Amino acid sequence: MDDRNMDSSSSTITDVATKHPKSIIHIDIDCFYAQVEMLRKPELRSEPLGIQQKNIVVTSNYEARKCGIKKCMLVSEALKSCPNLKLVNGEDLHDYRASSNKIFTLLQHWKSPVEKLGMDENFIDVTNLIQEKIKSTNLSNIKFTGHLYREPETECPCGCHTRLKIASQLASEIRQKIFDELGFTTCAGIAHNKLLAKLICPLHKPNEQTLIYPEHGEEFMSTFQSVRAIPSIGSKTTETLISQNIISVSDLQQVAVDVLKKHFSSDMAVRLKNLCFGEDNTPVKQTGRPQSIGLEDSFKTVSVRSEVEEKFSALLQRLLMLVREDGRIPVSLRVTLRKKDVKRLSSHRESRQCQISSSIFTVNGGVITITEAGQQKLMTIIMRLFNKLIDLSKPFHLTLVGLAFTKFQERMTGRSSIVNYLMNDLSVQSVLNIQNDCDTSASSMDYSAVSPSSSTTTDLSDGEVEPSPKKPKKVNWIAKRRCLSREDVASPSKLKVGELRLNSKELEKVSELRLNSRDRSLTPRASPAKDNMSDTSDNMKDIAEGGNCDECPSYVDKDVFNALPEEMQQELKSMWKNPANSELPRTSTRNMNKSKPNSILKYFVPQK
Ligand code: TTP
Ligand code: MG
Repeated sequence: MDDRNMDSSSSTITDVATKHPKSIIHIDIDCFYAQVEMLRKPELRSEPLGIQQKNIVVTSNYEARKCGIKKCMLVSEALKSCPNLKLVNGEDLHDYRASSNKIFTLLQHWKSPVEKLGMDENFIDVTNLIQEKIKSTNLSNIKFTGHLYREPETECPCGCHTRLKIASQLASEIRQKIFDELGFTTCAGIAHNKLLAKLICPLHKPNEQTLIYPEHGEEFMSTFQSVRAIPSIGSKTTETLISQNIISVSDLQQVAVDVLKKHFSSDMAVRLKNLCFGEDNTPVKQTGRPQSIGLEDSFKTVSVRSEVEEKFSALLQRLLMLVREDGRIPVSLRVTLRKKDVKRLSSHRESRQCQISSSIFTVNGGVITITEAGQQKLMTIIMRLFNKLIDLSKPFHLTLVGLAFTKFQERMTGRSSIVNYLMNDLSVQSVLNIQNDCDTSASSMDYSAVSPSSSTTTDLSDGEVEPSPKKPKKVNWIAKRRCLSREDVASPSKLKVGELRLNSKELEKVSELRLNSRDRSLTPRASPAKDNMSDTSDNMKDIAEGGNCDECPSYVDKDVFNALPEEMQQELKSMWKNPANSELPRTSTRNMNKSKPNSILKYFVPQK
């Protein structure tokens, strides 16, 4: 063993506070939809296969690519260049999403942050894992696995080469496990940041992997003919850059940051400069549950209200299936339209959203269900939002309609919170920013995949991702709530719940409390029946579902009430009949302690 080498590496490798401290792996599944279909029907493997959505071939297997099939080709063109192309309809994303979730779940095995990007891409930050591996690895003769973008002239003094070589071995291990357990071949990019890991990944494909060292980032970036190749540069930014004659990444490298500052914010100008040199310090953020679940349908043009209604109705059916799979009750709905400006030959998106009553949905045996009437109610809400977006007295031309549930009910857990059982809606997840065609910001890495211009796609902004570990579906709903761990729920302050005074009037208010996603304070709704819609976060209280049990106030969930012990049901009923019985002096804990051992009041004692 070379002592000199050993000394130099050990003094730097273990020090992560270096110039290039991170090791990131980007994994992309080869011809993803096609592989799902080929795994389902192995006989398709030997044939050129295209996946069709509407009149477009969104992807194809590598057999078909050999015949010149490209992504997003028109079916007619594809058949011209490959007459024996086998086409499979890929408009139902269910199986693709299921496979995507399996891959994401498998990647958790390495206990490192995994960020899901669209359906078939994931980043894994293996920095810490490598630090661990280094302790038990002989570093003197460490080799990379797969392809190397360029041989280094010298070793980077920070020790990143060794770390990245280990990362490449790890990438190979990860890819092998995906193949062994799920049957998918993949490509990987290995680099010290997300930007380079993603961009280097497709250099060798399919079923290959490529490593790039930091010092080659600048030169590698200069090979991109369009600035649009940089993941966080959207169409609007590209347009602005092109207007300044900055077309290639190399052009961007050469332009002075001060010039960029004339057209972009200072932060953005600096970020653009960093990106074009292959510099990116955005972290790999562990993907959680999707913040929104949405579907979109695009088409040439629709100009009649009844057609729009049909489109929404079809989307809603499919969206409800996704909600069922997800297992959370939606409490906010967003409608998106893409309007074509016939005069300007351009189009733009507009969205409106509103709250919906969680009582539209019911939970039976842990499974979310919705009645015909509930669906009708949703359609009414959707068309009301549509009417707000479109002036029906004038002609309109739409090229896309979208629906998304953007907030979900999360329930408090724990035996000590009887309020759980009574409130329909204690806390909600934050609203996701509406995805827009016009991306003007490069301040955060947007690695979203592009969707074809004419197909049904899921909302990508996490929404489509659905990486959430699925809850068991056939468990009793209440039991399920109790089983949820603390981390599973975004619970509001228990103290706040505890502070609630238990009398029927107050409880009536509690039922209308909604945890605002921004300030997370419990604030009463102004007017339950008010239709108060706005562009971004509107309140639209749907018709309250009434009378779950004879004596229950309307806000009480029938299933929940019925599942309570008889004793508690009686206590609640008597309390609703005579609120005075249940007055709880706020200041006197002595009085609380004096309450009957089984008194429901104990559930409202402030938590310490
Ligand atoms: P990609 O990763 O871009 O493509 P791919 O996995 O099919 O092929 P590659 O081997 O080059 O990685 O996209 C992932 C899936 O997303 C793809 O299988 C089909 C779908 N998709 C669309 O629905 N619309 C699109 O416009 C594109 C590009 C992909
Ligand atoms: Mg892919």
